[in-house]
Amino acid sequence: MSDLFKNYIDGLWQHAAGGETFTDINPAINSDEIGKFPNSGVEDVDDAVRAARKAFQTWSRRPAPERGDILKRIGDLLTERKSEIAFQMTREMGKPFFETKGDVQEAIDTAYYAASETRRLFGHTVPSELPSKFNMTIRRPIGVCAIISAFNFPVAVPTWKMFPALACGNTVVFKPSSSVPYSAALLVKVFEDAGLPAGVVNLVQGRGSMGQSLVEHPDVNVVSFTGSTEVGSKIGEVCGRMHKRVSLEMGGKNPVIVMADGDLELAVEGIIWGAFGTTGQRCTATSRLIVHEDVHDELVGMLVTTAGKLKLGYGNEDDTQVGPVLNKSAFDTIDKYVQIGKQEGAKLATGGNRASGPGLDDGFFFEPTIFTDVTPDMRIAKEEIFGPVLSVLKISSYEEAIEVANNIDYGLSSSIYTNDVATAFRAMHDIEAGITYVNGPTIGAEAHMPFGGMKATGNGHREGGWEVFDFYTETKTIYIDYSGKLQKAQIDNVAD
Ligand code: UN1
Repeated sequence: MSDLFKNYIDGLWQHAAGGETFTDINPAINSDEIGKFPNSGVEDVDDAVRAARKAFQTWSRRPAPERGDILKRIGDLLTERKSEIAFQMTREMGKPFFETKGDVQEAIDTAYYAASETRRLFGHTVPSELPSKFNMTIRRPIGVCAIISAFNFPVAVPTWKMFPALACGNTVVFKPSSSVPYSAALLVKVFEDAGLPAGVVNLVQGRGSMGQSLVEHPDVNVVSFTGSTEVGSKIGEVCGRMHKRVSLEMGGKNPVIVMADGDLELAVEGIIWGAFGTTGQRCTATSRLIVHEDVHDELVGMLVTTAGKLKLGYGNEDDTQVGPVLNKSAFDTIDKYVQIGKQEGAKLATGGNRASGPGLDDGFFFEPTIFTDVTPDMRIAKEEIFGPVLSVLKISSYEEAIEVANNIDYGLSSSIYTNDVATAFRAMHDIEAGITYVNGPTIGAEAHMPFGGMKATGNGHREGGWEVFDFYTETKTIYIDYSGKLQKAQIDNVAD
């Protein structure tokens, strides 16, 4: 497969112009080297943007349903290669095979959804205020889109962005996270094999400032980014200055509220999945549990028992429930936050250390960790850790739960466990977040529903669902006057 470890520009697999490479390793078995990938520079970015600009001329003019047919073929091929891609994705970034299959499935769902939307890229027809005049809007593709994505959903998240962009007639330069270059290459190979024309999607791999030159490239019109709030804010500044359309999907500190009338067994299942699924490395991970004092001790006891039984290991082994964290730097950040939590006076209920034992010593494994006695002002209650660490906060009323839930900079996902319908409906309105689940964990977004967050999580846009098609199109307003004379709006039709 080594011929895949190249960039893909204008329909050709090619090395970075500077010839530099970087190495990708398996986070569960560090001695397993996945390969070397091109460390691209400005020249490669230039080539990719030029190819995308050229391809835009023809791709944007094709009938949208024809573009949809190619997206459908991409969905078919992803279905055929689902297990193969998932296996390599697990090897590359660590989450268990059942999760990486879900990741590819999310891309398949998005491909079919976007394909069907190509027959529905509606505009509006609207009555004119003048006689013999017809008003309507149509959607126009925008141009070249830079797609910059994170490591935790190597296939699902970039395709959330790319498939709607392509359906609308845009072309793409894709810069994946440098932690998942192999998954990105396998994905782009699917595009090639499905017959996507040269230049419509270009892949540029690399570390460092290459992403910045892509964002700053004058011929890039749209930027869609998933990653940290720190990087996203800088991208937002550049795009503001250069008048680019930008969608930012950034951090989270997602709460699950458990009220005294909640189903505790159901809540335990959801919290464990939300906090420790993907080893806590999701923007939507459950990182705070806000629990009513009446059920606090019982729920914490159940969580500690369940967390302690989770089977850690290499994700391509059958019984693995939780994989490693991404790399040494991720491991060190998690470890740092555990020390901070202890210093702040939180109580370690379980975990808190490097996990060791058979099958774990050659990887970045961290024990599922639960802190109790966390107060809202502690750093472990406010800052995104992006690892398997759950902070438990005790509250004594619904009002306090909402106040604590909203006491953060972020606003992506949230959840409440309650069997009281009025409490559930109040929470849907009161929690400051882009997503609220009732009696379910904070993770589990579906491809055809809008996804995104408030406050420092985003900049008002949504991915997924129908709303993303607004992001990737420019509205053109059209007036057709068939009266045969000059008619002046606001003047001719209003009596003095
Ligand atoms: C992310 O964490 O960046 O709802 C995306 C979920 C997934 C997507 C998460 N379907 O957790």
